[in-house]
Amino acid sequence: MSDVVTLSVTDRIATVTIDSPPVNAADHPVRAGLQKVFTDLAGRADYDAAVVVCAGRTFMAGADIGEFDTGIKPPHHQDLFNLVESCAKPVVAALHGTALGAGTELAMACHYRVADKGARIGLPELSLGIIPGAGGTQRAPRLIGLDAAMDLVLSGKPVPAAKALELGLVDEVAAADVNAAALAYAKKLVAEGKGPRRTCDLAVKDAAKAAEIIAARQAQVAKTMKNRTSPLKLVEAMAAAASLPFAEGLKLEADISRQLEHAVEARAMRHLFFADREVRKIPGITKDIKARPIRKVGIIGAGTMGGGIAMCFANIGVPVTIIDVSDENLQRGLGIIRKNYERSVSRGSLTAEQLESRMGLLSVSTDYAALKDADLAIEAVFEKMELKKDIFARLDAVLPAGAILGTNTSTLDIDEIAATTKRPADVIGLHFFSPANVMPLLEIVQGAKTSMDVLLTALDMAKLIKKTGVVSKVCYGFIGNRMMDPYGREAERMVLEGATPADIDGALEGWGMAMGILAVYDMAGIEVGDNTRIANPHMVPDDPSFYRCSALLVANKWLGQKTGRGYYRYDSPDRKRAPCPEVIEMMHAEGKRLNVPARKPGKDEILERCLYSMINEGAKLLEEGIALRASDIDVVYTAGYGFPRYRGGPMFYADTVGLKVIYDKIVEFGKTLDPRYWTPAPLLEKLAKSGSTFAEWDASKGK
Ligand code: T1G
Repeated sequence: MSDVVTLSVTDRIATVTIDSPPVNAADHPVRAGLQKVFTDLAGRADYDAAVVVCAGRTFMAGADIGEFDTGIKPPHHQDLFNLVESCAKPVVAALHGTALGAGTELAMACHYRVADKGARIGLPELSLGIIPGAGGTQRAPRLIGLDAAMDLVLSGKPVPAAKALELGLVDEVAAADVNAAALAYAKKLVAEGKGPRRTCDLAVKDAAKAAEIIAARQAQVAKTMKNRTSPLKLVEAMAAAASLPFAEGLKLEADISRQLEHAVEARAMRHLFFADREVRKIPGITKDIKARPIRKVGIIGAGTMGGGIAMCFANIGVPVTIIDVSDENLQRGLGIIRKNYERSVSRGSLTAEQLESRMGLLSVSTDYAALKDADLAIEAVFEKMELKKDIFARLDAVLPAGAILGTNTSTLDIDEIAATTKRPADVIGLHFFSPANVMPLLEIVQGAKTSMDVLLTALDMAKLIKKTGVVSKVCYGFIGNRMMDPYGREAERMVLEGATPADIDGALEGWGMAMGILAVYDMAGIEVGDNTRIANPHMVPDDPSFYRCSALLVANKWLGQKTGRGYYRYDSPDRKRAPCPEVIEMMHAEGKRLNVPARKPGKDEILERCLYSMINEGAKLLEEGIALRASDIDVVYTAGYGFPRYRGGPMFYADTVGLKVIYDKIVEFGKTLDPRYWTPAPLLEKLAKSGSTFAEWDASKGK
């Protein structure tokens, strides 16, 4: 028997223990072990009930995601869980941690379920571009009803134990130790003469309303999950629970699972599952390096960014002192933070007590001496180098030895800032994205002198504050904004050529971007990009059309949403964007004045010019060593720039298009557009000509 699954029988109760760190994933050894145990149990008479428990921090957290790419050997999940369900004696699952995917499906194939009060139970398969493939689409509707099951799988979000009890997903929530509770539950079943309650035998309680439920979910998916295949196939599989016999429903689920597992959507989302975790692996951070403690944080700047960053730490119980130049600024900043928390309370995602306890962690001062015991200080003021240097000199003077000095700068040179301190090894970039308390991406910018333990501390801190931390080296714009530069440049250029903002953003959003780039500029404020270009003249080419649309809008003080007009106008009651003929006319006239050759780019050209310019820049980031991996770039763009996860990120997407196709198109644009902007990055050329991919480049670097 495999040592990851063991069986013991005491007092006529069989305990099946799965112990396969780190998350008891249903990999082949676990499946083979479970098959062996339940085959044994079928022939034994020395037990009256069984309990399935998992050792370690969580009940089974799903299938082994890596196996989808290496091949899934029998026993397959469905067959195995059918074997569990067929057990002649009652089987009780003891759930703790996060029972997810196949873990929840195993639990539903057991006859009863007891959950730890802190357990969370879910079916997140859609986040991987697949559907529950171990009977979940057929058992969940039988356990909790079709509509509730659709919620569970379409949301992909795990439910807490109390909610699971309410739904009927579990039968009991343990007051104390869940394994002991499950044992007691099993003994009670035996005492009461209760046998197996097989989920496959249960009726779908809202089957009569199946047609309207299915129609509503199809409409929901069409609206909120466009361009994807798995959500609609999920609805189809779940619908079968209300119309087909169990075995036929299982067969449909298996057929659909096989179709989806190797499609681009699933490969893209599996790629990101691992890429999101790979970002934490940095060469040079060896096991002997220890992170520094972060017990108290100082934030310099009580503005929107500073307040958002302060909330990130208050949310995890870390006290924060906010510094600004006047009490008026500080009180305004605290007021914004309180308003943000009050919005969460009104949405029910925060209690009034939590609001007060978090506000209680915030203190304010105009005196830097208040930071004398801070372990970390993060500067979040205007993008003016002189101001930042002054602040770092003050921090250097008051912070205790070992403290970390962070800057939230989005474009300025961290090394130049670090050089103003006596402790450049303790200086690091922590580039949050606005609103900092919401956006998941954090670019961790490693200066030339940043020490490894400071880098490790920043990576650990990112996970603690629930951010996706991606390491970048120092360059203009780091990873995200560096790649956004050519992307936005092409979008603006096409407007000067004759396209409209709606053409550009419509093509990008139809392809899957959360928001078109021009609408993003309107949301962020058109002056933000303009100010950055003014502050970095060395990064602006000698090209009067370069970001000319933005300059015109700023000159007219049409800065986007906040002024009611930018690329679009926002004067409808719902503040939805609408075309602004005056702005379009102004931009087309400017294009003519600058003799920009008129073009009417179609959707394909818009996508190629926006995406391939971004990908080409990404290739440069890799060869310059700014980004460590192509997969890191994918994480930056999917976590922070609205790039659709089902396309895997810009570099994964490039691999699916084919680097030769992209290379050839860039060469063509070099002839038909501006060669200054359309020269293939050497790495892209090399990979394209060798028939290789960015994924293979990552692998070749052992990253
Ligand atoms: N398969 C393989 N490896 C996994 C894994 C999984 N399911 N879950 C985690 N890992 C690895 C992860 O890569 C990392 O490795 C380590 O475990 C710790 O993970 C048939 C088809 C459980 C909430 O989608 O959500 O079941 O980086 O850093 O932050 O119907 O892991 O250390 O080398 O994330 O504490 C459905 C995925 C699968 C759950 C823990 N299940 N996992 O979070 O640790 S499809 C999921 C998670 C399926 C069936 C279908 C999280 C976690 P390394 P971690 P964490």
